[in-house]
Amino acid sequence: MEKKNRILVFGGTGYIGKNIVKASVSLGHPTLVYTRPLNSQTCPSKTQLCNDFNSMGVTLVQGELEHDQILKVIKQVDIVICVLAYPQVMEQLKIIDAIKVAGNIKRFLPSDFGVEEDRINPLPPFQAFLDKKRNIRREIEAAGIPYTFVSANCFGAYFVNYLLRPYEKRDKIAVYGNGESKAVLNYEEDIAMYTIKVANDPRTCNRIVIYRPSKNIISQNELISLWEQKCGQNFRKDFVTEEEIVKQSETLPHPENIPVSILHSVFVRGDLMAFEIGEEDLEASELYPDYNYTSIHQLLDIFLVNPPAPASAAFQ
Ligand code: NAP
Ligand code: EMF
Repeated sequence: MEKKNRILVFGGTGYIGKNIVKASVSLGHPTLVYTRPLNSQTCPSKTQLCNDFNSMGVTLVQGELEHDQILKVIKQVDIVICVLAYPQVMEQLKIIDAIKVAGNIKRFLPSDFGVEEDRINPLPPFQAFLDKKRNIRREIEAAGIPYTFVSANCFGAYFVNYLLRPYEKRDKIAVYGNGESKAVLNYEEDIAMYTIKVANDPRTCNRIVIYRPSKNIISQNELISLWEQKCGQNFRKDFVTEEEIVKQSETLPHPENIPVSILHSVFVRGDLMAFEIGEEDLEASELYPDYNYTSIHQLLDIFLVNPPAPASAAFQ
């Protein structure tokens, strides 16, 4: 039987990370998670998650993001996936250095997992956010490390929670811009499964992979109609004009100016769908046509039955 690649995940206890760790285990990979040392201050939910990981056979490695400590672990694996939080993006320089020194890593996936940052020009606060991620891409290329850059587009449950706020009792939904631009919302469990497949796939070496399955392309207006049909309630739409959003991106202090600039890029300008998937690019559902991903319809059904908990992202 072929030997499964050993996968190390940085940020594996996080929002998308825990899905990636579970996907890695479910596809039979020896899986390691590098995490900050657990102590009496560690929140109970993270302790519980680490216990769950242990029972799933995951190897937890506790340490700081420090060269010698990470080098030692990197030498024991084949693939490194980084899903550290945004404020830790530049810490990836240490991971890149260690991967260079170790010399054994077959593939590195840095903490991208959003818009295709090399192809869009958003408002300045989001531009500055993406500049850091772009710098990391350029460092990886310059170091000659085998990589895959993942553009996962919108985390589906995260954005359904953000846009529709299903856990609040209310009759209004905010719509950014005119609600017509198309976005892409992918369920987190599918993002995780695609990511493990992509990390092991020779076709994706040194390439960008975009997660843009056809059933997950949707506008805000379409999403709201679908939700109205499913839950049997009509909502009033509170349109937030482009002018207001741009103004907020100019006047809100950092880091609150970042999420409004993301909303502008994704939902007002429609940046996720504003470029064609070119000859050089790979699209996840085309790479893995047999994988039965969750459509937006099905994702909203999940929200009706067992709503995933809302989460908030860190920006600084
Ligand atoms: P997250 O849950 O906020 O954090 C991931 C992990 O980072 C944490 O579990 C923690 O690991 C580590 N971490 C947090 N603070 C740290 C600190 N001060 N020092 C060292 N490590 C720290 O991350 P996420 O929201 O999943 O984001 C992962 C990636 O996805 C980012 O690149 C983000 O920009 C992107 N993202 C995309 C979308 C989208 O819709 N496309 C949405 C959200 C995020 P340990 O506690 O185990 O050390
Ligand atoms: O919270 C977010 O947006 C709220 C409007 C940020 C965390 C989400 C995010 C999305 C991305 O692309 C869709 C971060 C980075 C991204 O590239």
